[in-house]
Amino acid sequence: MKLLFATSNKHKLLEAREALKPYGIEVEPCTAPKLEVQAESLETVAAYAAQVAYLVTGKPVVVEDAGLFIEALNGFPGPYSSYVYKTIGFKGILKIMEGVEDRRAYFESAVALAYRGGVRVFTHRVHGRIAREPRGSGGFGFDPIFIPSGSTRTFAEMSIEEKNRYSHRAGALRKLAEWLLREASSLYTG
Ligand code: ITT
Repeated sequence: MKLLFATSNKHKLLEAREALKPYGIEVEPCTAPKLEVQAESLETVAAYAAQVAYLVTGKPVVVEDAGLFIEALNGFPGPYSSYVYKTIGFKGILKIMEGVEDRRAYFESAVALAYRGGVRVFTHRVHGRIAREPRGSGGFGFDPIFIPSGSTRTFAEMSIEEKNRYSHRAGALRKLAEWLLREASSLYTG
């Protein structure tokens, strides 16, 4: 089965490819733009963007929205992670977190599939903590400062395969894959 994935982020595409390979699902880039509405819920952002991409392509299409939620900052940057990354980056987050003992944080992913039957959203969280200093050169975004629970390494110190064992995105994509394998025939025939 082939699945279109609308994203401007090539790392997301690579992670999705790797995560969905075991299910026999091939991920292909979608040229439709990911149109982002401003909303406080990742699910709303992903669902809206998926519906727009589906209207453009006429084919089942997946869109993902993700964010980093820091407990000591009441969930900031959360749904504003993209903007915060572009403006202050992970260095800015480390600065805000200077002297903060509670380092708990989680990444959340909302994966939306839009198709003839409507839109389905699958979510997943990975809990962990904010590192004291950046480590690693892999991945993207806040990867150098996020250490998932059960590991001592940041996401940026991991291969895609290893990150996918923990990650919010891979978790949500696996939920999508399991649903898809049950619903596949109706999805493509309408
Ligand atoms: P698209 O919207 O085009 O898919 P994006 O990179 O803008 O790509 P999001 O809006 O979903 O993706 O993500 C918001 C930000 O959250 C993103 O810019 C990263 O800084 C951060 N982020 C999301 N997932 C991440 C991950 O797996 N590792 C590190 N940072 C991540």
